[in-house]
Amino acid sequence: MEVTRRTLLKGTALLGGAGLTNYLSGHSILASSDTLSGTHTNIIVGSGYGAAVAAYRLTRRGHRVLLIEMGQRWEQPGADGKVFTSMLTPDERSVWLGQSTTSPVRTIQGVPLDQSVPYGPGILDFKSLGRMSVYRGVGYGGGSLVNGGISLRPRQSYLRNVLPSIADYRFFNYYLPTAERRLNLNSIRSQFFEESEWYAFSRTARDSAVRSGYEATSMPNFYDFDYLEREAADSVPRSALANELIYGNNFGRMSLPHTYLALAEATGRLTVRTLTEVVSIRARRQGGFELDCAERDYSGVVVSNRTFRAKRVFLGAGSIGTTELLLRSRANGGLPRLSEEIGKGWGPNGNITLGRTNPSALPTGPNQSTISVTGIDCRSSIGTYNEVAPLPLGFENYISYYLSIAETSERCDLKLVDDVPQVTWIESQADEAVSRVRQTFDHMNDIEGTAYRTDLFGAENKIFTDDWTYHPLGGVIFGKATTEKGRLKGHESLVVVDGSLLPGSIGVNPLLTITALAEKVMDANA
Ligand code: FAE
Repeated sequence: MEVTRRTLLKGTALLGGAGLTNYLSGHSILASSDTLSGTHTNIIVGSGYGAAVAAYRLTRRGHRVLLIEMGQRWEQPGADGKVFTSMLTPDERSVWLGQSTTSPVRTIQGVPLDQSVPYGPGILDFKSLGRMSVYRGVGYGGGSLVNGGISLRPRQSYLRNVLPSIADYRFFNYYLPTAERRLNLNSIRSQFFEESEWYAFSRTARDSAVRSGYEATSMPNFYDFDYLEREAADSVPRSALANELIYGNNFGRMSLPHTYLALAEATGRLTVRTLTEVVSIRARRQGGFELDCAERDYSGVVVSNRTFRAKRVFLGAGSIGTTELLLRSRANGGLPRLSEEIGKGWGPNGNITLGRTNPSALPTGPNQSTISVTGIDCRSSIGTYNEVAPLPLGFENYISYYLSIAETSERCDLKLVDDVPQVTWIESQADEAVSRVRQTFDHMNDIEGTAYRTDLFGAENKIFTDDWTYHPLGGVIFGKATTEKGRLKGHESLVVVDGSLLPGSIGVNPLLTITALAEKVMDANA
C-alpha cells in the first residue's frame, strides 16, 4: 500500500499521536545527509519568496542550508486523490489552525459564503491584527502556494518615493528582470484571451475601463498559460478553470517549490524541515544563534519543542512572521541589541476590494478562470492599480470584481500585545486609499451608467473593503531596521530577506519586488 500523509495520519490516531508524529515531523531531516547535532552554518526561516531566493543563492554558492517552515510540505494527496482543495469545497487542508473559512467576498445577495472546516494546519491563514486583518499562505512555498501569481514591477518614481535606496538603475535593469526570469513568468496569449469564455469577465471589465479613458494591460503571472489553454481544451485536468486558487492549485501553478526551491533542492545542499515554527531567537555569547521551535503534527497540535543552532540566520517568515519573531526575541532578551525600528513602517499596501454591477448587455460569464490577467493602470493619474479579479460562482452574476491597490503614505506600527501581534492601524488611515479607489470607479460608473455592489462584504452595505489585506508589508524596513545589506542592526548575522523590508505601500502587487529585493540582499550575503 502506498503510504500517504493521510494513511500516516490514521496511524497517528491509532498510536495515540506522539510517536509517529515525531517521526513525521522529523522525516525530511532524517532522509537528508545533514545532521541535527552541532551548529548549522545557515538556517533559513520560512519558505516564501525571500526565503526561496536565499535558499537558491546559498546552495548554489556551495553552502549547506537548513530551512525551517511552519506549514506543511504540500505533496501528498488526500482521500479525494488531490493535494489541494477547490475554493468551493474547503476542508482541513484549506485553513491554518481555524474552523471556518474567511472568504474575501463574504456574501452574495445576503447569502454567506463562509464554510466550516475541520481544524488543521491548512494552507491559508487569516489573521486579525486589530483594525486590520491579513491573509497569508502557510506551507513550503509560502505565499506562492495561494496567491494570484500576478507579478508586476513597481513604478520607479513611486519606489523612489517610498524606498529611495533601492530604486536605482540596477534594481530595475538587473534585479527585477532576474526575478522575472527565475520565477518563470509568462503572459496569456492575446488570441486566447479575446476568444475564451473563461475570460469574458476580464474583457467586460477591460472594455469598461477603456471607455472610461483608462489603460488596461495584460498582467504577467507564474501560472502556466499553456497549461491553462489545455485546460480549456479539456486535454488535461482542470485547476484554474476548476475554482482552484487560494487553497492551492493541483496543476498549472509554477509556485516556488517548482522554481527557486526546486533548484535549491537539486543541489543536494538544502534540508527542509516543515511543520516547525520558530518562536524565538537567542544570540549566543560565543557567537551565532539558538532558534527555539515548536513542532506540530498533521492535526495542528504542538507535539514537541526543539532548539537549533546556527551561525547565520536568514529571516523569510514574511512581514508578520519575521516582525513578530524579532519583537518577541527582543522583548524576552534573546536579541537585546535590535533597534527600535523593529515593527515600524507597516502597512496593507492600499488594498481595497469592490464590485460593480454590469447591465445585462455586458455579461461576465458563468465560467471564470481564477487567474487574473487584466490590470487597469491608473497609477500615473489617480494613484491606483486595479486588478480585475474573478468571481467564479458558476452562474452569470454580471459582477465586475476588483482588487485595487492604492498608493498611500499611511503607515503604522506592528507590536506584540500579550505576545500577540497587533497593528496600531486605525480606520481613518484607509481614507486616502478609499478616496483614490472611489475616484477611479465613480468615474467608471458615471461613464458606464453602472453602480457599486452593496451585497458583497457583509451586512452593512459596505461598498469597499478596507480592513483586510493580501499584501502585508513592512516591520523591518530596509536601511532603517537593517543595514543596506539587509543585515539587522545590532545583530548583523541575522539577514532579512522578505516583505518586512518594504515600507507598507509599493503601489502594486508585491511578490516581484520582494523577490528582486531578496536577490539584491543575497548578492551581499551569499
Ligand atoms: P511569504 O511568502 O508570506 O512566506 C513566509 C513563510 O514563512 C510562510 O510559508 C510561512 O508559513 C512561514 N513562516 C511564518 N512564520 C514562521 C515561523 N515563525 N517559523 C517558520 N516559518 C514561518 O513571505 N502578491 C502578488 O504580488 N501578486 C498576487 O497576485 C498576490 N495574490 C495574493 C493572494 C493571496 C490570497 C495572498 C494571501 C497573497 C497574495 N499576494 C500576492 C501576496 C504575496 O503572496 C506576498 O506578498 C508574498 O508571498 C510575501 O512573500 P514573503 O517572502 O515576504
